[in-house]
Amino acid sequence: MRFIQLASVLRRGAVAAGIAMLAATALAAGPKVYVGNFKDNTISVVDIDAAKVVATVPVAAGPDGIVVSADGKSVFVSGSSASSLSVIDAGKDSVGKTIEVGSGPQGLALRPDGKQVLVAVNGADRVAFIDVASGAVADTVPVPKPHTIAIKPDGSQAYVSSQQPGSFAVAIVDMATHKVSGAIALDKPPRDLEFSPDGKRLYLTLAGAPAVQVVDAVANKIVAQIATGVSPHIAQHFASLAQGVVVVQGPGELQFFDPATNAVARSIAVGKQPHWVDITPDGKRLVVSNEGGNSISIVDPASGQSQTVDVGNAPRKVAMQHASSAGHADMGGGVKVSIANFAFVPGPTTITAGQSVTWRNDDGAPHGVAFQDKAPGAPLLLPGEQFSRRFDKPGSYEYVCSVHAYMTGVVVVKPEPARQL
Ligand SMILES: [Cu+2]
Repeated sequence: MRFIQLASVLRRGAVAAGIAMLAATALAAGPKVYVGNFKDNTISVVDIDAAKVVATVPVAAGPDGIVVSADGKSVFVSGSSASSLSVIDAGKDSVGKTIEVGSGPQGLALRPDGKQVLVAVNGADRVAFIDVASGAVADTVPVPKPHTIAIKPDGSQAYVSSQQPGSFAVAIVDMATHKVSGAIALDKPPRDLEFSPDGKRLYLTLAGAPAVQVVDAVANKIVAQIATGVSPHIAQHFASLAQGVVVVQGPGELQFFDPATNAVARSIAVGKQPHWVDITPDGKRLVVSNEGGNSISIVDPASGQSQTVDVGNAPRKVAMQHASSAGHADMGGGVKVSIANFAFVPGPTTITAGQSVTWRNDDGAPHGVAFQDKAPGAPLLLPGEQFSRRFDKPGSYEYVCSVHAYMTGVVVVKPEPARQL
């Protein structure tokens, strides 16, 4: 991706060589992760490749939930000891906007189409829907003491952990009607919840339970548990990793579980009282915040090695900048298919033998390209990523999204026309 962008910068021929060099330097910076220092009221911005804090941004008090917009340009941070969200301009790494949402906003979730951010407004007993483009509060839904939010990958429902004493639950909000459509009753306070990439499972943590609860997200029942030891905080199955991960606070570990058996297969030690985890855009490193260690751990799951970077006081949430703000890469003259709003656009594409098709994920959710002819596709395209295939033989090539089977498309390859003399 970075090479393609650099190539496209260089290709804009008239640009002076000096400017091209500057662009190359800027592009050489690694992906950035945003870390919320709960007791400092700041965000540490860490360049992952350099393993270095590159900016410290003051935000609303008690930074809690963090999400990055689908285009990578805006970072939303909830001020849980305040009543607002701070919106960081990722180009400048400074707060460009403040959005009033009500008392004590906590968990945030980005709608898969990237258009709205949902906010658990804990003190005001409601979930707010924030329009990403305008920053306006578009709607609210009453949910008692909401804490964290997970939205199904197909965008149909939001699951909200509700910490109302005496009636702990996961509230299910219908995303079309903005109404609470159901609930899963719990005997302990819920902490975090995350969907599996296919949306069929929900990984839920509870205060005081030494295991992750595995919820069938159709039947809305707890169907299994993943035994972890003391205080699992977040369990997540990233689409680009075969195993799921659990951040376990007691032992200070990142544990890896098999989603088929719900058994922990191995663990990697991180810092003291780890809190949250995210993954780099290339899927090769995990970033864990160590709340009790005032640091983050950058973990390579393949080798098990990790690196520690000191940040501010009591780091809780971490959010990786996934999409590049460098804009769209050059498509190199081939035919382009955009993946947007959970569809291939255009679905049917006609090309001539010898031409290439490039699929680019312009959506806010991960997608993929799987061909019916079993040719290698792209099992996972994160927002902003792209994949190309050259078609030399005439025919009809059907494909589906490897994440969402209902997303289909076809490439029709016509024979090369006889040369006109
Ligand atoms: Cu998809």
